[in-house]
Amino acid sequence: MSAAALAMVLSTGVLSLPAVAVIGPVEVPGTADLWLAGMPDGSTASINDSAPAQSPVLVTIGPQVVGFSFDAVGSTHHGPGILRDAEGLPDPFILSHAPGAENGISDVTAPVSALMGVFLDDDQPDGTPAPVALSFATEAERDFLTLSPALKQVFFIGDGRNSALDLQLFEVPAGASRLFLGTMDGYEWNNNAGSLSVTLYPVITDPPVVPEGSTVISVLVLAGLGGWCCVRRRGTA
Ligand SMILES: [Ca+2]
Ligand SMILES: [Ca+2]
Repeated sequence: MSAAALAMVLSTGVLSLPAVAVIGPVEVPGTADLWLAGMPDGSTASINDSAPAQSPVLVTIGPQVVGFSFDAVGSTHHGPGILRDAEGLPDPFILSHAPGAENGISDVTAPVSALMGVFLDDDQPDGTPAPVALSFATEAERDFLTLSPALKQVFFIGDGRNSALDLQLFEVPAGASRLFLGTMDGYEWNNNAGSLSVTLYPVITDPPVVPEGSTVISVLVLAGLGGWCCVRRRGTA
């Protein structure tokens, strides 16, 4: 499913409909370090973090889920300092992951304390090279309508809405079976505090409809069943 097709769904307003099945809200602690995503207990990252104490939050992706939108509220801090919301406000401070790419997971540039995500397949991520780093350093870079991150490529979610307050749409990359949620920091998630409350809106495809002698037609709908996805907390990779 292309980003353009997903954008078309978004533009129809389908994703703005209330009373659809959702996942969550899921609590994402400020200590959730995405560079431990998919790594077994005892693994280390970000100078002095380790699994499972600083592991990010795992959302298992159902087989027909092709995208997600999010709403995120709450606040965290990245150590001694002010509380910031899912967008990294107030007083946005832009930084990258101090060790760069680590455990096969890309670097990224984004506001500290922002809600972040990364998609993984079934493999432990450190067996293959990390993809290139994305940048969300500017307001323009954070003001997308759709985003199509690669496997193992960390991306900004923020509060889940763009400057027009539309839900932003995040396309699930081919092969992804897991979504991890965490917060942005440069290193040392172990001194962070607070949490974000995140509601996920999965976008799914109906089972293909195959009219006689015709081509396959897939229809995008919002997940109507709570069983499409399930959420587990920390250290369950
Ligand atoms: Ca910290
Ligand atoms: Ca936003």
